[in-house]
Amino acid sequence: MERILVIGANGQIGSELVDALAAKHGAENVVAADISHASLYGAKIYEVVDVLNTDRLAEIHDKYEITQVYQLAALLSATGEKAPLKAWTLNMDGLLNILELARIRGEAGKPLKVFWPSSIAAFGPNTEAVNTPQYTVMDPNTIYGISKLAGERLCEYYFQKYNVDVRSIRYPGIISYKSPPGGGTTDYAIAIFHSALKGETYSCFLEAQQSLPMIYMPDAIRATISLMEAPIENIKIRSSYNVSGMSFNPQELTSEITKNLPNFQVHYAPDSRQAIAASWPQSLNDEAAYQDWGWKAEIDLNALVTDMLKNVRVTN
Ligand code: AKB
Repeated sequence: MERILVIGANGQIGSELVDALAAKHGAENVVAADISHASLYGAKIYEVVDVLNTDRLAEIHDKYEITQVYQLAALLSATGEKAPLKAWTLNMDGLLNILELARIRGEAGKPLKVFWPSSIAAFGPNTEAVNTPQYTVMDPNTIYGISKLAGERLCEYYFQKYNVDVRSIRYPGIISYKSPPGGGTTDYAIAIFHSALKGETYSCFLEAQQSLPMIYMPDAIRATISLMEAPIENIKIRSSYNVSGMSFNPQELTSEITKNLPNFQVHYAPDSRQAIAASWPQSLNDEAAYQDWGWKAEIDLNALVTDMLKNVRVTN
């Protein structure tokens, strides 16, 4: 039986992952943890945890006899640029604290399986931008991206040196409606739905033609759980797997939305986030994830837009 801890449970991925894991393993086996005082999404078990507090991490692991941990607490790309030192400390030390805990527990005969999210931000301006390969130039130029690339190297190091079973995905921009946008460069593709449904003109901070890899949340959750459930011998990559859902630019997303809301308009006012987006891939090659653990996206742009319009309407 698995006992699972999700750190960053009030964030974009955590808020949906906790429910998916509870449906699979039973709500009594999933501990939602975050730095704020309460669960924002009604988790059955909730603990206040700061991932930078190693004593508290050890205490929670002992209390619930945790066997799997998802370390999702992080500052994203745009927020990270406003507070680079804070982003570096949270993103790097948060991961390192979990990897160390997994090493210590593994050596004590209590293995801890770890999931940690990397990102397309780990790539950079000299990366092949179209159909970006699994292995290629990686020269990120945001603090978030640098922390993701360093984190990938740490994951592989802890696997090779200490046999820690750590698994990771390079997420594209994740589109979802449950939690509010959280300081990412890809978040325009969430905010745009809120404006569209309020009848407002959306002011887009990226250029109309700036394509980025994206994925709809149900596909992202399915990818995450499939990777964590794959047999250990199938996991050939211990840095992080490219995983792709679809690719689109703001103009293509707008055209899809206007099929449903013909009066919707977008005005383009690119800001500093445009330079971040321009340094990232436009589409990803996720062949390795398919070969190793059978990953295949199911949700395309049309299905994403239909579902977002239905659900954002309900929560607005
Ligand atoms: C961001 O935009 O910062 C994130 C990401 C692509 O990792 N959504």
